[in-house]
Amino acid sequence: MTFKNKVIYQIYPKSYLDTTGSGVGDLQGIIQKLDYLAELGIDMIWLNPIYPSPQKDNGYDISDYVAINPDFGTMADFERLIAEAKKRGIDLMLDMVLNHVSTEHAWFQKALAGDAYYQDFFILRDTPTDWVSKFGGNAWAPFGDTGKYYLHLFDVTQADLNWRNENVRYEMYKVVNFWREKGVHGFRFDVINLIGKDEMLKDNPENEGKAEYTDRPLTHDYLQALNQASFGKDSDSVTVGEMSSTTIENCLLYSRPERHELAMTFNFHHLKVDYIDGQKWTKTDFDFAELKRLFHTWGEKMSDGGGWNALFWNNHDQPRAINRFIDHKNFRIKGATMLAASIHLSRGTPYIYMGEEIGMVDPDFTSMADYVDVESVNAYQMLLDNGLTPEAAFEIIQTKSRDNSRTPMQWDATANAGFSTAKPWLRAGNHAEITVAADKDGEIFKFYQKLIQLRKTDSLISDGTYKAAYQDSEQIYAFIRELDGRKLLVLNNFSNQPAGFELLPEFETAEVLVNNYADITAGQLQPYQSLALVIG
Ligand code: TEU
Repeated sequence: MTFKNKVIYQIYPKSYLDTTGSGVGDLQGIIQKLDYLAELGIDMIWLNPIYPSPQKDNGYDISDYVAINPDFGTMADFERLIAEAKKRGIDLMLDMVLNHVSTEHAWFQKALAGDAYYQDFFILRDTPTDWVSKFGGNAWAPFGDTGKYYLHLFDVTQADLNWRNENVRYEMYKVVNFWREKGVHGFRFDVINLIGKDEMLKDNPENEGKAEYTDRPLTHDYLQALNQASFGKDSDSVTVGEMSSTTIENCLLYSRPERHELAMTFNFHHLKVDYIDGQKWTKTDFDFAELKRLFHTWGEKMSDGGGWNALFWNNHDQPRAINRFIDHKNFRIKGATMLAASIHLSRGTPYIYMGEEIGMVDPDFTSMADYVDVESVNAYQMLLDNGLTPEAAFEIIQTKSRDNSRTPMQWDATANAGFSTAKPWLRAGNHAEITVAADKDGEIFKFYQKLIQLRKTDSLISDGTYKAAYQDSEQIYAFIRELDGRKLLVLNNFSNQPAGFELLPEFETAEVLVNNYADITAGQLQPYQSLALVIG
């Protein structure tokens, strides 16, 4: 099997299962759920950062790259997790946060203490640029009492690393190789398209006032070197780059196999169609026409260009897709299965975010006291500073906060959703109705099982080309897959109303491969119906 017929399941370890009564999830909890994941049929588990961290950004502020956060367990627990997962045919993918480190990391502390060798690990300037942090505020902070400033594109406790320094690059290769030697062959690279930023920091008049530090050409050089020095040595490596604000052209360069950079890329354009003027902290209905345009454009260009997409609706940074794209109060189950089919039958590698397989929705938080995410807390204050009322600001946080997807996995209807016997680090959501115990043999879980099996067994799905279809429909997102003369037409009704369509003549003799309804009405899709028809 290659990454083209694998399905990857993302676990936010802090919220999966707590076996020690700490209120925080742990590695032993994941081990206990491996049989559940094997039954779902997934091939690889992506774990968000499990390393020592002050947890200012829930582990994306790393203070030691080659150890295990004691809140999650020990290195022996991790080694047992690897071994137990492999027994079930499941591999691990670890999160490599190589763009920045915690200011509590030894490198930053030594740099602060005046060690010139480690000061060159960071991006220091006498005069800061006008860049802003992605978590709000200035992207530069005073570097101790040196009179210099250090760059932090995220939280002030997340200092950007200077990738132009070959000593930094060599340390990064060592980090990846440490985990390879533990048997890890899957790697997700956090905001990796930002590592070429220092090109924009040379004292070059043409750079003044520009913050185009994303997708710099240098990034590709660094990735090719990282590939060659680490995971490129493994024939079965599965690598994915998280590409913030990227372009199709760059994602083709990042993921075309002959370039030896990464296997695939996450892009987020489809998860910004419910933004106003590209601004996350706003509230509006999603733009279906734009969603279709993005899927069709990215799908065709990556297919024609030999690139490879990571396909996903949910992750730990996003509110749950059911809340954003579905009339979930009336059609939660059909909406969940339609969303699943719309990516699992497409061209790319699908990712399932924990709880998606049972149709979990955003929590019913009622006050800012429920939210802990640094980005959300900063955004709430920014909204107030911009003149919104507390009620209006809260409504936006409720819609867009990253905490929406970070609530504890809902195992059963007992206290704290069966996640912990203690008060969870983040309150559980509306777990009474939606739990693994109630839904593991339910419609959504079984539908995911079928989609996962199809990707493993049908090369038309794993390797077929992608072509847009029914572009003019205002309700249906459709595409055609093709391989060796076989064709698959996938129709997805993205609305809570029936949607009429004229069947393409070539599919009149087609067989039904997937249908999230019990039957078919000729020329009409039911609300949130996905119908996949195959020829040959
Ligand atoms: O996220 C990258 C990123 O740009 C985030 O700001 C994310 O896109 C945004 O929150 C969506 O609104 C990665 C990690 O996934 C995220 O959890 C980290 O906070 C961030 O990098 C810094 O490491």
